[in-house]
Amino acid sequence: MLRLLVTGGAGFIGANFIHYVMAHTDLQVVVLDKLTYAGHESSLAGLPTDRFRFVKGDICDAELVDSLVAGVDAVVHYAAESHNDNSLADPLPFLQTNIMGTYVLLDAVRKHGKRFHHISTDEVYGELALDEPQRFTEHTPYNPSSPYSSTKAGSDLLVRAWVRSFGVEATISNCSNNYGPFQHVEKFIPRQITNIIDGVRPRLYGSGENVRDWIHADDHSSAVLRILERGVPGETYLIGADGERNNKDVIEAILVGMGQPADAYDHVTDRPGHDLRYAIDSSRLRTELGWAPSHADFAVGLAGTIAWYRDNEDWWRGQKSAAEAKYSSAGEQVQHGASGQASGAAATGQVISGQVG
Ligand code: NAD
Ligand code: TDX
Repeated sequence: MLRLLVTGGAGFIGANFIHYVMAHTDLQVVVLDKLTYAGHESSLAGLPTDRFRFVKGDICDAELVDSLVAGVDAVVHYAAESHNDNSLADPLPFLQTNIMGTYVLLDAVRKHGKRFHHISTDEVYGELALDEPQRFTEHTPYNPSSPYSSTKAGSDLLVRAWVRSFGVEATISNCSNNYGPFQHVEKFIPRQITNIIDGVRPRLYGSGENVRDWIHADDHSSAVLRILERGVPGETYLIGADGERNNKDVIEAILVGMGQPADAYDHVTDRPGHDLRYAIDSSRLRTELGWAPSHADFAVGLAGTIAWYRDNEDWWRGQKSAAEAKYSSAGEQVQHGASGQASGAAATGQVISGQVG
């Protein structure tokens, strides 16, 4: 395989994948990205022009997609509307990009007979109880909770139908929560790091007992490459690095890692329908394809991520006030009393709740 079309390559995980591919392979890459609020061409600055080309465009544009797919050997599909909170406020772009965009790509790879890899999420499986011993596997029934995760589930099912009905050579991967450089500041970890840099208290939804299974973006990239190389068309692979942590522990680790008291955060309004726990059993990927994570030490990865946001304020500064304004207009408020030890000024529609420390 020589030439890849990567959709959503200017987003968080896509950009990390492009850098990984450039550093670890000889592949040629074309990125197709609409540059929504979540896409940043600067995340791809300085890549070699003999191996890399950027095309600004929409995956729902069938003519453009057809011409790009015709010129490559395989498509890796990252482009999506990706943030649960946004999907609660305005679901329509999630249906358009995640469902219709995936359909447009599937039709093009079907027509041109190209290999397709679909990037998906563990959220399609719904939530686990905190004490559930069985983690998500390739056989867990789909049970998505949010508009975001239901559109990702729908896109996975489209891929499966195009495999079965039309013989498209496609694989799917469902990965757990990623962290690392280039992640938009609307997301949990960068939001808290950049709040602390700005002297604002981090914000924990509800009680903070919700568990996410963290994986470094580079480990996601190495797994996707492995599936492209050795994955069996028609199959699904779960990607995870045994990184379960509750949100409270993560926020405390960020605070301590940035030289602040561990309790210098606020509990805020919980996310409606907030999934309690995700946890991935990635045995299949490890045993059948011989993959293993290289960055499974969360403390090391988090320290590197904090350092990246400290060193790259130019990259994130322009996103910050708009992201916080969205939270504010969605009604996020500091909770006092029962659910936690909130302190500092109440948000009451304001962006800033209080100072760290
Ligand atoms: P992101 O929001 O950071 O990036 C999405 C990218 O897609 C942006 O560059 C955006 O401009 C682009 N895009 C959006 N709509 C488009 C359209 N119609 N046409 C072309 N480009 C468009 O998202 P992310 O966190 O990097 O997630 C990438 C993929 O990985 C998504 O499919 C997501 O569901 C999946 N995923 C994410 C995580 C995670 O922890 N972030 C975990 C598992 C799976
Ligand atoms: O300020 C916050 N405070 C907080 O407690 C934010 C933004 C989030 N949270 C909580 C909600 C979640 O339990 O932190 C956890 C992580 O939140 P997000 O970063 O929004 O991620 P999540 O909803 O878990 O979804 C992510 O992982 C799966 C990605 O955004 C999805 O694209 C991916 O599919």
